[in-house]
Amino acid sequence: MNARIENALNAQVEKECSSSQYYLAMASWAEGQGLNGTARFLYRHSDEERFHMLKLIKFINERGGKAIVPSVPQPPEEFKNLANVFELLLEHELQVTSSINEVVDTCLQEKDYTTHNFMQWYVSEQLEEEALARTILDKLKLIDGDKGGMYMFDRDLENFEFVDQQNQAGQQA
Ligand code: OFO
Repeated sequence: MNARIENALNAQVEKECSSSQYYLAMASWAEGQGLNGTARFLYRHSDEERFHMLKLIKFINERGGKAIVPSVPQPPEEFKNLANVFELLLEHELQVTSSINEVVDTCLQEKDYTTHNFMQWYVSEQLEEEALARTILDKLKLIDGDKGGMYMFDRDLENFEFVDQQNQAGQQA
């Protein structure tokens, strides 16, 4: 595997790992606040990010590279409020999107069209995640701290249906 591509993919493994840990910290905080629906949503989101990391690790190894399992900095323990959690989540997703774009750009420079094709899954995934984070933030702005609204918001997130990416990946394989 081309060394530049391998490095770029391993850097992305680290980003996905840090997303997973970050959302796990958010989930745990939300659970401590009694926001069980939000916690469920964030635990699930953290699992998805771990899956994104695993998908990259497997791809690197299958193509003859060496995947590196990273250590990542400890995420925050406290958050100001729920709006702050989702603002940070969106900010983080925007950073991940730009690093995915950099990987895609490296693929084009190195004429690695297989990895370029593989990365398209991440490009669409980022579009969806950013849109979801923005929708959630818009709802929180509308609610504006109202207790009844927060109750409904938390209940909505409890019922949020994630697409089963792991199963989907299994079916495609
Ligand atoms: Fe991995 O999709 Fe967000 O970060």
